Amino acid sequence: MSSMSYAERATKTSNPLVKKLFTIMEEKKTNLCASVDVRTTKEFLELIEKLAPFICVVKTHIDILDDFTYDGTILPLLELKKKHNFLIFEDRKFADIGNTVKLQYSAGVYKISTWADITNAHGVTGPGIVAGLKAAAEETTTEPRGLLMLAQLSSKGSIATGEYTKQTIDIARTDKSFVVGFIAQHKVEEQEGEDWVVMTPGVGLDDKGDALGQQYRTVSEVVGKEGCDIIIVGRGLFGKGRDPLVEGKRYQEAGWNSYLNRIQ
Ligand code: BMP
Repeated sequence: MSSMSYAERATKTSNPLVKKLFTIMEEKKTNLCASVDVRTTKEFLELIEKLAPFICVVKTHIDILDDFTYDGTILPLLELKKKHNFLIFEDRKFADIGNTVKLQYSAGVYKISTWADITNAHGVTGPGIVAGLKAAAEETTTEPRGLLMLAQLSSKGSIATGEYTKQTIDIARTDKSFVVGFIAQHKVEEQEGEDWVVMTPGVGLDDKGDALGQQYRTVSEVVGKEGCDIIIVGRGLFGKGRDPLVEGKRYQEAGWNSYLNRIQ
């Protein structure tokens, strides 16, 4: 589906969450997901407010915040979502048995299933993880929820390759209504009737990586050459004294132009 437009894919999909996502992307002309990995709620909300016009998805690591409270963090986040039209993806990387992830997703202080449109999981524990997360979503919200399986990682030496990646894709296929796609480094080979959303981290226009194993590729490599749908960018937008307003626009334009070139 990598040569089809997001608009076309929005009309073809029967999944309400995927439809919403592709519609936002087309309306706002963006395939940029901002990864807002900061430590205070103030920084978090201010950064999202600045980046909001340029993005289709906000990706959170909610457990990084030092001062998280549901009312102080999540309620204003949901207000921003309403005002600026984006989806929320909590990058929780679940990796436990079904019964445990069911609780981790819906309970505790974070209650992720009540506010995050999308979350993700590793395949390492087997398909019970998909069933557990889906059960939690069904019990806690009537809003559409979607799961991305971590098929590949951007970090140096990752062992999520080859047969592991293949088997993770097989796990995704156990529930095509709840699993909407993958975190991966390139487009996943699709079977008849499939249209997976591929979201790709490890994207940077100025750096090659960091000191802790992160590896960056350019936007045109990821969207143009590898056929990924959404670029996930964190420090490229706000790290090292960067201006999120300038970088947000820059990555949005780079992502959108690479997409337009791809579908031509
Ligand atoms: P940055 O662009 O600042 O390197 O941030 C990348 C973000 O994407 C981080 O939040 C990280 O947890 C996440 N991520 C990643 O870098 N590589 C992966 O393979 C999967 C991820 O979720």
